[in-house]
This record gives sequence, structure tokens and C-alpha cells, in this order.
Amino acid sequence: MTISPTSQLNAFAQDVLDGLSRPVRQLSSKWFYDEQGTRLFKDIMRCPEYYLTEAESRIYRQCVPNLLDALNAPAFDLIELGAGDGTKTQILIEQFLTAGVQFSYRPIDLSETALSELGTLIKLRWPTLDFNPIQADYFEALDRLGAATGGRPRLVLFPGANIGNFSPSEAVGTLKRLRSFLNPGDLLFTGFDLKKDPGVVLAAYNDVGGITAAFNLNLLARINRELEGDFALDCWRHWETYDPASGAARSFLLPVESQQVHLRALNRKFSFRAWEPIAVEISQKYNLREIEGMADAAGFTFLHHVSDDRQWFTNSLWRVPTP
Ligand code: AVI
Repeated sequence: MTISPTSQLNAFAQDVLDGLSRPVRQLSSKWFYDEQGTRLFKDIMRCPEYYLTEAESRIYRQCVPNLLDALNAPAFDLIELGAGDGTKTQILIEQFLTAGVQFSYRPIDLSETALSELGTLIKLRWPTLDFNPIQADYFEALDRLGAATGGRPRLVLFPGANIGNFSPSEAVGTLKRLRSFLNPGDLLFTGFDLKKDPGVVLAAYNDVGGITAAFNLNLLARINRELEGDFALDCWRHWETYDPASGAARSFLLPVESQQVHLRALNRKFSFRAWEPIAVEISQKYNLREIEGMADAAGFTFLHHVSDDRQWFTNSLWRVPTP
């Protein structure tokens, strides 16, 4: 099989080709999540060092009164960007139902498997809940949903510090674009990981069980599987850095020795010097003030933060202003 590098059909191939051709090689973390990567990410979320998931779950247990207060409506649409396995969202759903508000639940995810597993779970637990998943990327899905909501406000969840996988300027661009699909009065509730003890951050991406390393290395394994590559996986190491000034945690993959990698499906060879890095992920950390500035820069009105007890993570609630 040879994939034409210009084919629209294979965005992964194109991205790999572009990323590995740069002077400083890079691969996008959005390609981490094939079946194996999704499974490894679930394992990461259970690692004791990876505090983010538990911190956001704690916030979800306490934030519902704030959300209902800000919504101030008897009915709304709950939209979730990047539904994943929906574990945390179930915490919210349960409380919304207990509060007796009417709402529909529209998780958006690229993964059909994730959405169908979530659907099975939701239907078992709440068979009458208005559940309507959309399998698409965020913007395509929001576009499909359109602006008409029958007057119901929308509460959009952007959980899991996924926004941190963009650089700060890309994040503002993404949030601006997101706002362009929303109506005045709609709410956005975004999870941000906060700047903290660098040791805590580094440990979260360097778990002793080596799951994060396996998760990152799976990207090379995916290239081997899907693009007929021959990365010698044993020769690559996961390396994490954290810059407490900028708040950027970055993951790299490094070859311990020089090597040539052949991607047969692309008919391309890439030479790597020993220790020449491939940048694979940014996990950006912020402080509360920086987050408030982002709300402003993206054209939202900042309402408030709900943070965990340790101030390690925050979910920030913003409103689309009336023009
Ligand atoms: C999905 N995202 C917010 C995770 C993060 O923390 O950047 C992905 C991850 N990478 C390594 N561990 C977790």
C-alpha cells in the first residue's frame, strides 16, 4: 500500500510527513488517540501521579449550584467537547437530574467507540435522558448543531485540560472560534491545569509505571502500524520538561542512537541523529489571572473559577456577552 502524501483522505499521513520534515521535528498529540492510545490514556487517568482527573472530578461534585445559577433557565442543552468515557460528566448529570432541570446531553467526540460505549452507559443508567451524541470534530459538530436552540441556553463543557494541548496563542484562537458558534448568554466551562510545584507537574507526566512513556511511544508504534514504518521502538525514550515561567510542560521522544526510519506507505525515509528530539505534546499550565485574560481575549465574559482544594486545577465559567 502506498498512500499519496497529498491525499485529503489521510490527514494522519500528511501530518506525519509535514512534522517529520521540519528542522525541529514534531508530531501532533491529537494522533495519540487510536484504540491503543485511548486505552493507555484511560490508564494514565488512573495513575496516582496524574492528579488532573481526580481534581476535576472533585470540582464537578461541587460546581452544579454555580452552573445552575449562571444558566438561570428551566431548560438547557449540555454540550461536551471531547466526551471521552464520560465518567466525570455523569457526576454533573446526576446532580442536574436531582435538581429537576430539563436538559439534553450532546457529547461530541471523534471516536465512534468512545461515543457508543458512553451511549450504552447512559442508556443503562438514565434511559429517558435526551442523549444525542455527535461523531465529528468540535467545530464541525457545532456547525451541524446550528444557532437555533429554541431559546434554550447552551452549557458547553470543555473538560480535562484539553485546552492545554494547544499553545497559549492557539488556545485563544480555538476559544474565539468556539465563541463564534455560540449565542449570547451561552456558557463555556473549561478545565485548566494550574501552575504549581514543578515536581508535581513533572511526576504527572513521568509516572513510575511508565504508562505515559508507553502512551507517547504508541505514536511511533501507530506510525509503524498505519504507515508501514520501521521505528525501532526500543531505541526511543520519553522525555518530559516543565518550564515554570511559561507553564509549558512538553513531551519529547528521543532516539538513543542515530537511525534511519523508512515509512514505506509514504515512500519516504527520515534520518535521526542520536538524541534528536521529536516534540510530541504541550500540556500548558496557567494561573487564574492568565485564564481571565484568555476569556477576555477570546471575547467571553469571565464569570468565575471553581478550583479544587489544593488549587491545582480550575474550571473556569465564561459567558458569551450580548453584543
Ligand atoms: C488530554 N490531555 C489534557 C492530557 C494532558 O495532560 O496533556 C494528555 C496527556 N498526555 C500525557 N498524559 C496525559
